[in-house]
Amino acid sequence: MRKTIEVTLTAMALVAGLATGAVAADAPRRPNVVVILADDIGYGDLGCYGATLVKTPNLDRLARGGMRFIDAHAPSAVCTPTRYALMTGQYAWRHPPGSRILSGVAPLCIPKDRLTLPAMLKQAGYTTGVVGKWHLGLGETETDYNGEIAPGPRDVGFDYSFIIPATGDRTPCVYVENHRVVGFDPRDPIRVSYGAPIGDGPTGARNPELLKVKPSHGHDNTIVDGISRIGYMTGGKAARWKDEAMADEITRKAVGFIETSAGRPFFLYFATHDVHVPRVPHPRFRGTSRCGTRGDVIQELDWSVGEVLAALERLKLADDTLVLFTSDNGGVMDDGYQDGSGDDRSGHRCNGALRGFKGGLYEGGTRVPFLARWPGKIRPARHRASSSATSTCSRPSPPSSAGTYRPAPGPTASINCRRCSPNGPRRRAASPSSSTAAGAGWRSAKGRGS
Ligand SMILES: [Ca+2]
Repeated sequence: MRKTIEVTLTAMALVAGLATGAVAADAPRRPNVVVILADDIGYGDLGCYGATLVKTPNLDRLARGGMRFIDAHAPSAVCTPTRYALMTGQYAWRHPPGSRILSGVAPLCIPKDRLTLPAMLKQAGYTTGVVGKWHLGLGETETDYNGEIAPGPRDVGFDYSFIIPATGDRTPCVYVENHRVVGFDPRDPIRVSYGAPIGDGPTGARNPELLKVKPSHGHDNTIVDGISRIGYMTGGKAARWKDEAMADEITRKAVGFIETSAGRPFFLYFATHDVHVPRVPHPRFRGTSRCGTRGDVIQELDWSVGEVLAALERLKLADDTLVLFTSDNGGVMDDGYQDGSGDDRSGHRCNGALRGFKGGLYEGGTRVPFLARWPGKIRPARHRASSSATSTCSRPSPPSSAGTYRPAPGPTASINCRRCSPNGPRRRAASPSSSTAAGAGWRSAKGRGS
């Protein structure tokens, strides 16, 4: 077992160097950076990782055009800590608010003075945007969704944001664009509670006859769009999302950000909701896989990725764009709703041969797909990368931080990336190995989550 986390997030390290001006003058011009963070996608969920009952042609194409890591690990087995680590380069355990699975009214868990990946790139002249699931808290204290919702993404480095505040299974069920609820009507103020019930609206516990997807455990509070959630909410009726349209909505926003940012370096953090619960695919994906609803939303995810790749190609940006794809934690089947996944007998194994699931201590909780494509810079794979990788390597190592970048105080999980090279790791593929992060004091969060 390796003694430290060996980070071979080669291209991102190079971008960090580019951002700080610490690379050679003859280095290529700054690439665009697109990070796609899927939700609850396991090691065995994609065709390029061996799945046969779902079709993921776009992700498979991404893998063929770049590098497919076979020993990549999310920093955590659940959502918020991984996202905190991706944004800050710091293990969430070192900053406890970021290590919890946050509610929909939790304050922003990233200190505003902490340098983040988007802030670093913004400092280097990038236009930065986040689209999709946030789940890093909003506001100074308990979040108030009526009016300007700050601090939020725009206070930690993003120029543009269109976010799901927490998760799809948690209130409030509204989108927030640039710190304001989309479609907010001040005559119908939004109240959210993760304690006592509020309002007299239907809940999953009291009104199961109104549900189109029933909970299997928990998830029986306020009903929105025929689905009961974790947490209560009142108001904001005109602003509430439609679950079936969520992938379309956020993909359209992600593509729109690319289109409006083309012409100058940009960074897009696209955090999909798929394949988190509630799993409610758009009708055009329903029944399209051979392993039930969960497979259908995997194929919906693949469509979203395909739309992003198509936009890059249409705008002739593909050769100048680093695209990274990974997941915030491993796969899980029954995650709180009776959507058939818990009873799936198709033979699909969300985490492949790995033991365990999301939220657990075994490898199935954290070992995830990881793809990196940067034409001309990352060698296409036939090459699988057996070197380990983790998404905490978002901050530059000391040698590359000699420029304008000033590291934030406190320890980080980023490590020296001097081993990285523009051509990527050259070692030949090896069989997947056991977790390489234990030597660095890695641990995973317990509990249901996100
Ligand atoms: Ca997750």
